[in-house]
Amino acid sequence: MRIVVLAGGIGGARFLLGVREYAREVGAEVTAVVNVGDDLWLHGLKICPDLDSVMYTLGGGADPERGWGRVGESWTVKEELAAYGAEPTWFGLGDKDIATHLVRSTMLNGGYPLSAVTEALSTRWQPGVRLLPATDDRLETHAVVEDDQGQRAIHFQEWWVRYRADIPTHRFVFVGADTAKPAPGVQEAIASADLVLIAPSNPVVSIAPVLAVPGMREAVTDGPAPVVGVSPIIGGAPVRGMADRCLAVLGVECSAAGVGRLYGGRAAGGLLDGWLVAEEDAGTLVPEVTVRAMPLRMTDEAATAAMVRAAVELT
Ligand code: GDP
Ligand code: FO1
Ligand code: CA
Repeated sequence: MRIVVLAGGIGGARFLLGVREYAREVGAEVTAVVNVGDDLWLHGLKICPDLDSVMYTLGGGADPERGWGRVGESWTVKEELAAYGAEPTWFGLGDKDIATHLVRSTMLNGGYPLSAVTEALSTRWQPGVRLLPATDDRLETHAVVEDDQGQRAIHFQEWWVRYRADIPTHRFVFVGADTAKPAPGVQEAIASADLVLIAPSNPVVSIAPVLAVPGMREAVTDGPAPVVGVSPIIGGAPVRGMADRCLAVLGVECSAAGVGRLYGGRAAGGLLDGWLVAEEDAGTLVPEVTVRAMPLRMTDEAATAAMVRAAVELT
């Protein structure tokens, strides 16, 4: 069995722990296609928050409280940069994490594509699933915001980390998406998949930028595999993070039904064949989609593997 998972950072990473566990039980192969819209260059370093959250989590090196960066981190470089007055001060890089960015940036500057760099970094972390960036090309999420300087586009990280998503926002733009190509192996993985899972990741700023790569949405909707999504919204609220603010920008209700309808039924021109919602959201209806309610809190790998088993049974 071959499983492809579309994923963002923390929600994607925790979900993939369960997918890997399920895959070990049944002998399946897993490919994760990960969002790169959050990525940025800073201090000459390429930072890929979602790829790193997934890689560190599956490799046992993630900080479980923060959900991003390394466990047991120190912040000497951050303090030294602050002493120079180096901007931005609102985004901090940990010392251990910087080693990842140094290796990645050196390889990228040497001409290796991000997919090859990710494979090289994964040699150390042994995530147990194949990690692919959605694209090797530049694709950055920007938010078009309104403040006393008027309307302007800011990088997703400035919107999320500096403003905590709490600034009047018109829309999101996936800069570079029009000319980006799926990374090598992505379309092939989807075309030969037995199941495509949409992780309980942020639909607006984690999953949408993956699907914004030309050819990606078609690869999923026209591919042979059933597509099952898992709701990141439980009882009308995100489990963590600011998906409510992201959905509000799109005018979409923050609910399992709202996100399910945003993805849409595959038979109605959308993405989904199946939609897993939490027990609290039993009774959720999405046109043309098989909906099942079950516990969706990823408290441990066994509970998360049970979600994956339910997704398989839904198809
Ligand atoms: P990010 O890129 O680090 O923001 O992470 P993702 O986009 O991959 O995932 C963020 C989403 O994960 C949030 O909208 C959360 O609601 C969702 N999430 C986190 N923990 C859980 C959980 O235990 N169950 C479910 N269903 N969703 C979760
Ligand atoms: N999130 C923060 O809230 N503050 C930070 O200073 C910060 C630094 C950072 C460095 C590397 C990395 O991979 C992630 C980092 N994050 C930080 C998390 C991250 O930017 C966001 O949570 C995600 O992009 C949203 O998915
Ligand atoms: Ca993200």
